Amino acid sequence: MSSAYQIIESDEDLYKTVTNDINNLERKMDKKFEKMMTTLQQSIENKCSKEIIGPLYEAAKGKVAKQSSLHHSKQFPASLALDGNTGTFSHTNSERNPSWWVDLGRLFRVVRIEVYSRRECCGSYLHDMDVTVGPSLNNMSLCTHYKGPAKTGEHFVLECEATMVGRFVKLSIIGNGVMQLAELKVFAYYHN
Ligand SMILES: [Ca+2]
Repeated sequence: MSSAYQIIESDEDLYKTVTNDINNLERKMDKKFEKMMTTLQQSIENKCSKEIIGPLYEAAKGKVAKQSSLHHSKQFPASLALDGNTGTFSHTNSERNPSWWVDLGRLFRVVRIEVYSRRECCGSYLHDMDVTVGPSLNNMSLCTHYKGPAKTGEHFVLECEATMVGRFVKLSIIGNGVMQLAELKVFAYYHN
């Protein structure tokens, strides 16, 4: 900088030039600082706007389950698929599109469903199942489809193709059949 000032004759000119240079430098620094602050603020906002999803819950435990029909023996209600015991099972009649569903009691972001087929018999009853999730039973969307058939005593995992927001999870066999479930678990995040 000193060489540039050699041609300046008066102290006043020198003062003005130095003042201008300082002002220009300050403006540049202000712009850089402003840019840094904007970038930092955007970064913080991006991080804060991402949903805090918390831990993954087993959301079906203790919730209310229902099914399309109750086996004529009256011994196998839908709740037996949620009693924590793979030795007990729910059982519909043999019918068209038998189904079983659970009300999770509030909205969740459903990630996957785990199914336990009956231990001593009839695992192959579980086949061609639509797994749907939704905020109400008349507003359900497909989570995934299970071709099957299951094996007796099998534990299998049904993952939604994308995390789905819903309060109800429903399994429906497409066509004629029997819905029998030894146990079912729904793994999900809380949805705010
Ligand atoms: Ca059970």
